[in-house]
Amino acid sequence: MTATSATGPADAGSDGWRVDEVELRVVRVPFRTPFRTSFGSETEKVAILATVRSEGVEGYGESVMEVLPLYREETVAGALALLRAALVPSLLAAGAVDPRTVVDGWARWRGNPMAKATLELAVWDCHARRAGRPLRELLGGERSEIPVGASIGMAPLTETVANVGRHVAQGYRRVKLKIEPGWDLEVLRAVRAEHPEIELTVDANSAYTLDDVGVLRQLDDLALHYVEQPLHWDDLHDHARLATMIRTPICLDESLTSPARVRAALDIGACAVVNVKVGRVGGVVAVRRIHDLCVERGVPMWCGGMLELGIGRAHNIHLATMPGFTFPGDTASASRTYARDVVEQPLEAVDGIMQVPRGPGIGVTLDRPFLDSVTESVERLRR
Ligand code: OSB
Ligand code: MG
Repeated sequence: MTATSATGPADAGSDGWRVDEVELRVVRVPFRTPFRTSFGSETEKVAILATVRSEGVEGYGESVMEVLPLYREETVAGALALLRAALVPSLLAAGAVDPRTVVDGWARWRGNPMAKATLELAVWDCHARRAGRPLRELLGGERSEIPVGASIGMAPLTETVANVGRHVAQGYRRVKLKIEPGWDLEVLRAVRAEHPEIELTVDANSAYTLDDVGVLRQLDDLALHYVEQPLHWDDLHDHARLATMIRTPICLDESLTSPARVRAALDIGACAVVNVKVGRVGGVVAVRRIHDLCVERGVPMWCGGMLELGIGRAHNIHLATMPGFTFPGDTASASRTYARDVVEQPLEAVDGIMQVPRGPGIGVTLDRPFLDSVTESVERLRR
């Protein structure tokens, strides 16, 4: 890997700049309808919005961990504590900020990729806004729009089939259904019967074990593009064994927490497809490293989502413009999840295509009145 690969070909110049202030804001925004996965039913988003301020310019990042450790181990409270005690003070103390090295500079604080990404995303947005350039240009993103699919939560069978039909009619380029033991073959066969040709995938969010190989083998008859994270949320080994037992390609989500984990997963054959989430892997630079590795090895990858608000969603859209994101991602219309968003720009897909927000940075501005109305706490840390 070259020294410039973190930013790609279009470096905004990195003389470095100083951070004057960091704001940590916790927001709570209701979903329009509950989102049910094998790990539970979510009804609202609780997120940390990080704002980095520098000489009158500000940039934004959004967290993806939950209040309780349901998806990975990180929690909102744990991330806030780490941000306050270590990550923000370290950023404020830095003589010159270079977004390409910010997360590596936090290596002595182990793990916690989501907490680190929350702040690093704000640094990248601020950096791009200072340079007056769209973030995607600094990442080497070549497209001004991206194809997207939709992730559909678990619901009764007829409702699910109708919901898939609506998304297909809206032009989504791929449909992903959440499954768990006892809620898999029947619903999938019903969807396949109505939509024999669509690009269809499933996501188990770690609900199966190798004892379920009988059911997982039967997925092979459904022409799925891949099965996402069938086994334990931190496992690589059993996924590699499963890959020798089924024909459906395995895509990992939860288990891929860093570039090194992705490399290990590919080396042992634990997955053939990579779901990249900037929070889970520890930030933009980590995404870039995973991107370059997947391109080098010819492994298809796509940009996952965590039902983000507009800040996180806009970051995902910019990231997904990088050329290695070859499969449609999960960054669907914000209005599927939220009646009102914290950003002013509607992030809506039309015919399965999401436009990249234009303008400097991630290209969105805050809906301040709404933001204030959903804010639970705000704290500002200064140099
Ligand atoms: O496993 O991809 C996942 C949402 C929350 C947590 C985990 C996942 C998801 C989704 C929704 O599938 C993706 C989205 O619409 O943002
Ligand atoms: Mg997933």
